[in-house]
Amino acid sequence: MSDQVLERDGQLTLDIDPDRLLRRITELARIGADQATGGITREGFSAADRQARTYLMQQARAAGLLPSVDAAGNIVIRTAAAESGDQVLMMGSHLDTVVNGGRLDGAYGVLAALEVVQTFTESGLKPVHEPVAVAFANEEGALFPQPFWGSMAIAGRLASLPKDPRDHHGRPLSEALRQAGGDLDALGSACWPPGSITAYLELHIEQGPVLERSGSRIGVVEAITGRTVLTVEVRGTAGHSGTSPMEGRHDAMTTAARIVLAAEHLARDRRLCRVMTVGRVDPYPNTPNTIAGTVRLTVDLRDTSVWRMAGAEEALRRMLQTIEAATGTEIEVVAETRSDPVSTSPGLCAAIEAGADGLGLPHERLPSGAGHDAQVVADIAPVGMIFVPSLGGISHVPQEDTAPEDLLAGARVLLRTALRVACTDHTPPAGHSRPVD
Ligand code: HGY
Ligand code: MN
Ligand code: MN
Repeated sequence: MSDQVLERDGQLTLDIDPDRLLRRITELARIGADQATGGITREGFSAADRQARTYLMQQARAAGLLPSVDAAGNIVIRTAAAESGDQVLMMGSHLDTVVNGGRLDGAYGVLAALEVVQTFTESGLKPVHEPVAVAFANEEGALFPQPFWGSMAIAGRLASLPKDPRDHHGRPLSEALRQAGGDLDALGSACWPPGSITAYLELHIEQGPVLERSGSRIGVVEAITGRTVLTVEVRGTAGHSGTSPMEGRHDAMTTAARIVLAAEHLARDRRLCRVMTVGRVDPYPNTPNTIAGTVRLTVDLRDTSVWRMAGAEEALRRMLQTIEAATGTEIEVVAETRSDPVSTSPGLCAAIEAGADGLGLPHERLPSGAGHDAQVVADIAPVGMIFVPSLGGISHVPQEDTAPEDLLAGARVLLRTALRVACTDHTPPAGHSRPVD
C-alpha cells in the first residue's frame, strides 16, 4: 500500500465518511418506497429508477465528481477527465430493484462505490489507477426482462442482447432508455475494451443466510452462479368462461400452470439444476370470465455448472413441446438472457481478505447464489465481490436488512481493497469464466 495513506504504525489513516454513507442509503431508500408494504419498487428504466439515477448524479456532482450516462443507460462517475489508455479500478452495482424489494440490494454497492471514490478524491491521493463508480442499468430485469443489460453493454456482449428489447407488456425499450439518457442505436459506444479496467470490485449484501449463521462479518465471493432467464409466450384461444365447454379449450392459463409445475419438477425432483423458478406470469386479458388467450411467463434457472444449466434448459424445452402438443396451444421462447457462472479473481480474493484482516473482521469464502453484474464484467476484467451479512438471510422483500455496523464494515473493506489495487501498478490475475463441476 502506498505510504500516502499510512501513518507510523502502518495503520490506515484514510477512512470513509460513515454518516454520509448511511445518510445516502436512507435518502435513496425513500425513492420508490411503498409506505403500505415498506418495500422498494424501482424497476429498471421506470420513473422511480430515473428518480434514483437523478439522486445519484446530484450526489456525485455535489462531491465534485463527474457523472455521465452511457448509451446503455449506465451511470459512470469519474474523478477527472479520463486520460486515454489509463486503466481504471471500477466499483459499483445497480440502483434498480425487483418489485416490492429491499433498500440495499444493489443500492448499497453503488453508494459505497461513490463513497470510496469521493474518499479517494478528498484525500488528495494520486492512485496509479483512477477509481470509477458505476451504477449498471437494469440489473434485475424486473420490467424489461433482459437482466444485466448495462453490464452486458459495458462488457461488449451486445450480440446476446435482444435487437428490439421490450418490457413484459410488449413496450419497446428505446423510449424509456432515451429518457434515462441512453441511446439504443449507439449501444456499441458503451463498451469498455478488454484491458481498460484493471479490476472490478462489487460490494453487495449476501442475500442468503451463510454469514449470519457462521458469524463472519465479511464474505469473500469465490464463484457466482450462472443464470438463464427465458421469457415464454403461450398462445391459446380466448373465450367466454361460461359458454365455452371444457372440451376443446386451448386455455393459455392452464397451459402456463403446467409450465410452472414442470419448472419446479425439473429442479426439485429431478435435480437437473440447483434452482428453477417461474417468478412472473402475465395473462391476457386477465379477466375473471374470459379464458386466457395468451400468457407470458419467465423461467429463471441457475447453477454453478454450465453443463447442468444447459441440460436443464434442454429438458425444459422438451417439456414445453410435450405440453404444447397436449394442450393444443402454441408455446414460444420469445426472449432469453444467459450469464455464465464465473469464478472471481484469486488475487482480488486475497486483497479483500487482507482488507478484512486489517480491520480485524472475521471473514469466509463462499459462492453467490444470486447473480451479479460482476459475472458479466468478468468477461473483460478480473472481478472481486465482497458480501456483508443479510439479517435473516432474506432479500428481494421489504424486510431485507443489514446491521449498520456491517454496512460500514463492508465499505471499509471495499476502501482498503481499492487502495491496494488502485495504488499498485499490477493487474490482479483474472478468475475463469466457466467453473464446471
Ligand atoms: O436475481 C438475482 O440473482 C439478482 O438479484 N439480480
Ligand atoms: Mn437482486
Ligand atoms: Mn443485486
